Amino acid sequence: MKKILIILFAILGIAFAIQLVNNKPQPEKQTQTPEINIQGEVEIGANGGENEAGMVTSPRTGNEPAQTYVVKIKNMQFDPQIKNIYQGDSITFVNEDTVPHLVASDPHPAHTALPGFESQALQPGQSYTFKFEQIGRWGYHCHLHPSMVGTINTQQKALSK
Ligand SMILES: [Cu+2]
Repeated sequence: MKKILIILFAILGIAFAIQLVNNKPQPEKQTQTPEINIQGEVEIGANGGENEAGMVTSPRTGNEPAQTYVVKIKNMQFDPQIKNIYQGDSITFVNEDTVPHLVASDPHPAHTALPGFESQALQPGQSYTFKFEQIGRWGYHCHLHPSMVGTINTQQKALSK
């Protein structure tokens, strides 16, 4: 009789162990979605009284094609000043102003926050396109007029299922 009980407990123990192993992948899944952090950053931008026109409203999956958006440089300003995009999207900066401008990653003058994000001097009518592969909040400025500033918020695409 005692033997049967021991075997029974052993089976229960194994069943319990199997369940533990099966449940394990779930906490890993949760750590794979850092979108919450990025969205928090986007909200900080919006609360700062900044332009919400480019606000990303519904998440895209990894399967959808990358987009290219235009940021105008006009009247010594970037328009829109804040742009929210997904990783892999591009921004084309178009100089519609009457003087040259040079788009560059913060901080001025080192431009080290996002290496490669730096145009040549753009004459009126010229443009510069940069593809944002890295997730983050990328501040930038006009290197020729450092008080001209803007931000590109690059959000992670939703993981495709
Ligand atoms: Cu600069």
